[in-house]
Amino acid sequence: AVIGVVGQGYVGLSLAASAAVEGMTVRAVDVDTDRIQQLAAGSNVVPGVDDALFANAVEAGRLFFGTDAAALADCDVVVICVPTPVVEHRPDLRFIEDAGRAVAGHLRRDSLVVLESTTYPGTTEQVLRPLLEAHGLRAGRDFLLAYSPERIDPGNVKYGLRNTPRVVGGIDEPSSQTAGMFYDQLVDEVEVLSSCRAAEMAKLLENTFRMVNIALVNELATLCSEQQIDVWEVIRAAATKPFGFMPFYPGPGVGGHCIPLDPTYLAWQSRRDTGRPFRLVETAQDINAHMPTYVTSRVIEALSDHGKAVKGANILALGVTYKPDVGDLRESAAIEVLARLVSKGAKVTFHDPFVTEIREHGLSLRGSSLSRTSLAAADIVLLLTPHSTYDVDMVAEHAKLLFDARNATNGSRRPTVVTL
Ligand code: SAJ
Repeated sequence: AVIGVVGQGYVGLSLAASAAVEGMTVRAVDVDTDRIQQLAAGSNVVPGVDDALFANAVEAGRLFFGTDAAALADCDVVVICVPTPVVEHRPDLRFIEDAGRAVAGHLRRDSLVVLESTTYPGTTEQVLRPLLEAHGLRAGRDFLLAYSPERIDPGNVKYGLRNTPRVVGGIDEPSSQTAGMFYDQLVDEVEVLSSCRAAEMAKLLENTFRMVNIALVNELATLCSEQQIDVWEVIRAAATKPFGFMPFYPGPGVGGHCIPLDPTYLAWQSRRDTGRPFRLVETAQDINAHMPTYVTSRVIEALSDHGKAVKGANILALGVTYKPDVGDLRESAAIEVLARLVSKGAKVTFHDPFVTEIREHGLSLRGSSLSRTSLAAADIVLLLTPHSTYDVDMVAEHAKLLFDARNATNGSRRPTVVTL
């Protein structure tokens, strides 16, 4: 089979590389020339895909990287894996629309098109389908059309494409079944649903579930703190319940490119299509969005308890990416905390193994060294994103005062350690 993959971000590349390593012929296209040149040179950047097998597939011409959608003309299956950002609190489907138009120009009769990008229910049928039919071919009659949400978790070494169950839904039974058979070649467990909408909505449920439960423990953290209850102890205790509970942990907020965004697609579509707000999403997003302000207030309080004003205070922040061990600043709540502290007159420096400078939210900060000297020089050290490379005990020992936003010190009894 010849597979086309449109979009070579971490989702599309993982799919293209895996399909090629499985022996399929793959045409991977993207509008980003630099990225395509890098990939065509065989420099594999796909975690979980064997470098040698990747290079062999490229060598053998079974894994082709290009920028021209004409390469899709001989594909039996075309999978669209393009970004679906949120712009001004609303879905931005321009990348899906561009991809739909590009694919339509080279769509083969009897081929299958699958959309993987996270989006609101109805996108595959109402937005993508008309674009694919622009040249006269009709979905269902002349080609098959389905939706299958990606579940790639960046940096997760335990779960990859093959061992992460896959959900699929088509515009009709032949589309659903054919898409199911396609993924069966790449994924151990495939769940075929009755429609594209069900598959689109399943993805939104998965990540909305996560966002809402993080908001729950974030709000609980603010309540516990006012009652001198250790929220970390409370969560650990609740997690001893072996059924019907799953722990989430409070923090400076919810970042990344999935969890803050996917629920926005749900809330937006609810308002647009039913006129009713999706109240739980909107409330939970407000709670999470408030956390940088709350963390800032707790840091100011900790300084004050130690006789220091925030104005002019030397603050060293450790870890600024959106989650530990991932070098990604997108929607990082830690950055928002730093912006708030700078606006209150603090002198902020930061260290992060993945980040050398911060130029957003009005900040212009260069990374500083992490040493006993830099720790001791700070009036307060903020451990915002606890990368696994941090020696948290050493930090706690040498910091005059440590605000531990993620309980990385795991309940340290030191009087100089304050947790969220
Ligand atoms: N976060 C908390 N408390 C938690 C969990 C996360 O504050 O208990 C924060 C993180 O610090 C981060 C944000 O939420 O800022 C998102 O964290 P995440 O662990 O959900 O990481 P992501 O954004 O990489 O989410 C991805 C998602 N994968 C896909 O959409 C395919 C998500 O569905 C996965 O569940 C998640 O990885 C994962 O489990 O690692």
